[in-house]
Amino acid sequence: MPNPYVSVVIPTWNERGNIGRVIPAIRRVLSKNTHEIIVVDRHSKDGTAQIAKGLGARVIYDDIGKGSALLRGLAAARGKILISMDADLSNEPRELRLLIAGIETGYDLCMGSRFIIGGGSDDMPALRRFGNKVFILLVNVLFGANYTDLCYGYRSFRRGALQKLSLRERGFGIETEINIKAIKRGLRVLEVPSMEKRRAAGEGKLNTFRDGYVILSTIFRNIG
Ligand SMILES: Nc1nc2c(ncn2[C@@H]2O[C@H](COP(=O)(O)OP(=O)(O)O)[C@@H](O)[C@H]2O)c(=O)[nH]1
Ligand SMILES: [Mg+2]
Repeated sequence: MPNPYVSVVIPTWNERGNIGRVIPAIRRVLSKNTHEIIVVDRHSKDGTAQIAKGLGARVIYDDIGKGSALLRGLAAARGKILISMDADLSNEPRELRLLIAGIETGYDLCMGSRFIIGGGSDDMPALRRFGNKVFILLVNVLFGANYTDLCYGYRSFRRGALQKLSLRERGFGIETEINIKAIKRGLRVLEVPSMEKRRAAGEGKLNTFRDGYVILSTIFRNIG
């Protein structure tokens, strides 16, 4: 089979209530593109992997963290355009079109942003909103960037752009590492508006304090 045009990579950890809805929704939006859906599962105990396989997704496994899962999935992807997306229906499948258009227009990396006109979030408590703002400001000041969002994982990558980033974060620091290294290595980055919806079913895995610290450490580790 020829390589697909678009690869969608979805890290999952106990997403049985969502995975069976998100895969068909992605396929509807991508019906005119050759595509593959790669689910990177943390050996979920709730049958997530079986549901995903039943819907024709490629399933691979990773037991370390969200960043590690994403990197493993992106490395396995065969498409020309690679997309990272959550399983929990927070990311609107229709916006895949914007993420694809960004790469087709010539950008290396296209990032959904909840904080430009057209974007928003129904899934962000006040403390996280505040933390995210502080981290965005820090990254913009320290690395001479102009980002409006940071810790948001709905993004697309030109095949080949990833190798230039040499990513290593294994947990929730991965998005931040991508933002910083994209600037440091001179990639062409575009932000497009994204409306983050409330997680449909199940529980979020991000812990505000623990992962806030992970993100802060990621910022400082990448200085210099
Ligand atoms: N494979 C894998 N997936 C994870 C892990 N942690 C979170 N995820 C998945 O990553 C996506 C985003 O996680 P979520 O908990 O919704 O984070 P939040 O939206 O930032 O609160 C979801 O699809 C999760 O199932 C992990 O350690 N391993
Ligand atoms: Mg979520």
